[in-house]
Amino acid sequence: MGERLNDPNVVLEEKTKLDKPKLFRVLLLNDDYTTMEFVIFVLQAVFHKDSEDAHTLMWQIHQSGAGICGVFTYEIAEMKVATVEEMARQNEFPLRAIMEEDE
Ligand code: TYC
Repeated sequence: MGERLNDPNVVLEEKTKLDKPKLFRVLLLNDDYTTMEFVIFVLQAVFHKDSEDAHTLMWQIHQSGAGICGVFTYEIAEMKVATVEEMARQNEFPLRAIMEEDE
């Protein structure tokens, strides 16, 4: 036990594990009603994409069904999802955002 406690490698390994926060991907889901323009607006306003990245990602979501908009800590990811859904609600679009653990 004394040896384990004095072994700097053991302490380092345990500290590394404790310090690593879980990260969460936020994805937008495709639907048939939200306009492409609104999705591009959301990608720029909420996820800070430039115009070109926002267009590319919107098309990828449109074609594949979903796309990763960013990776965040739990609280920030939750806030992004809530912000997207509130903007969608205010504009009467069914746009959905989800979060999933980034492993
Ligand atoms: N499929 C929508 C359309 O054709 C566009 C769209 C793209 C909607 C991405 C949602 O997350 C989305 N108007």
